[in-house]
Amino acid sequence: AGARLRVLVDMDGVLADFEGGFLKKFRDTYPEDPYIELQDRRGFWVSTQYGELQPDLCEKAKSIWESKNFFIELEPIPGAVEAVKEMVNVKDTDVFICTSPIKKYKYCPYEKYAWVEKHLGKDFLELMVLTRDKTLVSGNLLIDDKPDISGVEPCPKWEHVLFSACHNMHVQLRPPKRRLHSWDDWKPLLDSKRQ
Ligand code: BVP
Repeated sequence: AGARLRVLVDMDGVLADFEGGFLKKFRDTYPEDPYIELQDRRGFWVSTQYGELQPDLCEKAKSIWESKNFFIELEPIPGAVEAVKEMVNVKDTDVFICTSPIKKYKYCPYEKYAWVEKHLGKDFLELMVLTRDKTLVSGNLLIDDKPDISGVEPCPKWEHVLFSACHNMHVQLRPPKRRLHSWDDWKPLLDSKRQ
């Protein structure tokens, strides 16, 4: 009672459609090469599954998200923009956007800020947390599509709720871990943390 709820929201796969944007640009860039339909994606790392399909495709996949305009041109995940814009106005709730940039830093960090300004507005730039280690960030809830989130902090206080994505549909969760199947269901999830 009286406590505020702090929600950390991931970007790629949760707010921005990394998988869809990747597949479109991969096919446009390498039209002669095989590719993986979204429904056949398995495992968080796109590069790993492409490398298993054909060894040269690991580097070709990386070249896509390392290119200028990849991150800024990602489409929003359905319902994400509306949900987060509403969430920041919920009483006793603090929202942060918690995202890991790729190590090739030429475009990605800049474009992540630009994406947030473009789709959510300038005020949301205050809420950005860029880190490669999300266990360092304190919160009550982390909404993220990556099944395993680890780092130097062995016991993060947040509950990681797995946001459903093409690559994690078949992942069996260990109870009491739960999913957010889509942005349609975010309000009951937050309410469940408040009780
Ligand atoms: O910046 C994104 C894309 C990148 O990792 C970051 C994941 O951030 P979070 O969603 O955890 O915040 N990325 C990189 C690779 C391969 C690198 Br080699 C990949 O296959 N998938 C992926 O998302």
